[in-house]
Amino acid sequence: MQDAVTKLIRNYDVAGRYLDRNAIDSLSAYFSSGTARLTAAAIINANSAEIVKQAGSQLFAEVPELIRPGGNAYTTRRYSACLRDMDYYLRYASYALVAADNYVLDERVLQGLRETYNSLGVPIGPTVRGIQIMKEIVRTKAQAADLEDSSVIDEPFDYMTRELSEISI
Ligand SMILES: CCC1=C(C)/C(=C/C2=NC(=C\c3[nH]c(/C=C4\NC(=O)[C@H](C)[C@H]4CC)c(C)c3CCC(=O)O)/C(CCC(=O)O)=C2C)NC1=O
Repeated sequence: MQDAVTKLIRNYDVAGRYLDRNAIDSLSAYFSSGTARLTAAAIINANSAEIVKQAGSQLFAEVPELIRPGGNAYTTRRYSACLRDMDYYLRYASYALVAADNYVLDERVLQGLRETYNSLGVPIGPTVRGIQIMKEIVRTKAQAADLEDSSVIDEPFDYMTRELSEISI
């Protein structure tokens, strides 16, 4: 596990250097975005069940084949597994937001995920769409709560979709 501060300090420690101007600038950026990050995380925490449910409904409305016979989210078990996965993405996004670092996503969520999905026939495209829908819902809620800088919200969601979409060789 790592956050923006521990990562930076580790890099300077490895090089045996004092924190320089670049370090101070990136730490300032971290601390000045802190309130926005915490507000976004609080919005997610307070609305997680609703966000997952709403994103699921929207996803299945956009891609109805998923829940029809032959679809990957067809049957109650797989439908629940899909929403559970969405809940994982949302929860870990909230951790990455607070940490201002995506390491937790690599370590806990993305490692081996594409292989698992490929072996179970879980389609990546609609999963990516589901993650993006959750991002949009969180952004809308943040704007409604007058969060001035909601740009931090995109980072973890966009990171997960980028990593998941990457073409395997
Ligand atoms: C915390 C990190 C973590 C992640 C991310 C995770 C994902 C994950 N999703 C799985 C299955 C699954 N994932 C889905 C998801 C979907 N199907 C669709 O059509 C939609 C596009 C999508 C929902 C958006 C489904 C349906 C299954 C069950 C597939 C099956 O068993 O046939 C599995 C296989 C084992 C299981 O069913 O529990 C894993 C490991 N597990 C973890 O521990």
